[in-house]
Amino acid sequence: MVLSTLTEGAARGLDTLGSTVSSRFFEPTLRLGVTGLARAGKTVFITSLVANLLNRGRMLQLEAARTGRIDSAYLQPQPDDTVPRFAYEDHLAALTGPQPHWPASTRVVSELRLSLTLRPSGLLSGFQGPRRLHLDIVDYPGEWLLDLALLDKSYSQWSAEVLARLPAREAAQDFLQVLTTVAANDPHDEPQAQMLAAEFTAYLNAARQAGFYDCSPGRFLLPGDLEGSPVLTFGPLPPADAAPRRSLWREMERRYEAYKSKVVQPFFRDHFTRIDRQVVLVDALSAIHSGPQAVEDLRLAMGDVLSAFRPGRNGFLTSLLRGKRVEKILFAATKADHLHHQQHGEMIAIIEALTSDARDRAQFAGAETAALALASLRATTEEMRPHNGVELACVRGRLLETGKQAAFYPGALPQDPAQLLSPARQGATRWLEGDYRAMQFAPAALSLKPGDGPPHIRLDRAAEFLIGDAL
Ligand SMILES: Nc1nc2c(ncn2[C@@H]2O[C@H](COP(=O)(O)OP(=O)(O)OP(=O)(O)O)[C@@H](O)[C@H]2O)c(=O)[nH]1
Ligand SMILES: [Mg+2]
Repeated sequence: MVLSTLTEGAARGLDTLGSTVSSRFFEPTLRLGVTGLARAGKTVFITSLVANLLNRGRMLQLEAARTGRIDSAYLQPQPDDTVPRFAYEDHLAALTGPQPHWPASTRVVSELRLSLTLRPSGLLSGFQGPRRLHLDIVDYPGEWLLDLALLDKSYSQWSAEVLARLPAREAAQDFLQVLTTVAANDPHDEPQAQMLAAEFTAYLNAARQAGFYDCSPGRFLLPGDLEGSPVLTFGPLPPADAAPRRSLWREMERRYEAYKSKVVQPFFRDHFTRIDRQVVLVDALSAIHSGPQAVEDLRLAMGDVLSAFRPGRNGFLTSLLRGKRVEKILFAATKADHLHHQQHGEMIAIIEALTSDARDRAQFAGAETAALALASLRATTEEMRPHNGVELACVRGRLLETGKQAAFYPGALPQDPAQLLSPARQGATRWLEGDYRAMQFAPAALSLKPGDGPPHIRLDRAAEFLIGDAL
């Protein structure tokens, strides 16, 4: 464990845990960041991970769980009073209740503290009492990492870059039209600023729908409680070097700077720089189902998202981190229960190829990385079905749309991921080789044995990589 984590845990232990009298030593804290682009599977991952750490019957690949070193696990009040708590109980009730359903989309950063009591191990085990480890799990949208690039850009630079992309984009035409009606040097007029911002936000949302990933400022898409505030009421304007005071241009510039200092910097300072371990969830199957452009977009987005893990590139982040770094990063393809396990190897190869640029960069920064395919909540069972004289490896589950049980063959993923990634890079508009189909399954009704968490695929392996060494 890295020293900064220990000292941080010690400081927090003294600050916030009144019970330190009984614990002779400080209690280390490990912060686990969970991120991914929208709908990647963050909420379901955290809910199932916590449920499976509380009830460890299905966590055999987590060594400390298998060998009984984890004595107990329990939820505790989190240390950060101003961060919303991750609504674990609500999400678990949705997933495992009598009418199981997927939890609602979440739009803000949230946090949960799980504390583990561990039996001592090793040479000194006879002399030590149990130790405690606090695992602080932080859920935050991957889109927020894309905002890091704004910190290095002035308002005119940012505006010029954004405006240069727009003419070629269908989704931007309305905003460009509105832009012709405003005079940047005229005095600032709030209704006009609001109209401009509304059109710009509409463009960003449409671009996101169309599969573009370069949709920052990220908080425009996920405003949360900042909705309608001045930090989100701006948009790009053409360069105006000598814009007078109180002009629209000056006010937009001021708000852009406020977005950087009041939204972007606090997120990196308060959340990002405190993360010790990180899991980046990727819904690669959905992208594959959507076609080559979506796959290429996802690859580029992953590269950008993960540039935040390469300190040194950004002066602000480097100075905040002061040498501290994320120690481990796991890239996980989610929803692997959509595929028969025969195809999981291909899925892992794809996620490795998809994030290879990004992983090289993270490795460059000294973090240990790994890739795997998992299902946080297994919603299907496997089944071989004959079809035209061959056995197809299918999965069976309850369809989300109709509620009916169905067996489903998603298509054969290629053994060589280049067969998907190369056409994607070269701008192909549809797959020539394979036919990949998407299907949404509802969570299955469960009757859990005492001591068992919800069913999953390789969640225990993910946990072993992320926290196993600290247990
Ligand atoms: N079959 C299956 N589907 C899953 C699994 N995990 C997530 N999903 C599907 O993916 C959707 C999104 O999962 P969430 O966990 O809500 O994703 P998120 O990243 O938190 O999404 P946002 O909060 O909207 O950013 C769910 O509604 C499910 O349809 C899984 O393990 N198996
Ligand atoms: Mg969520």
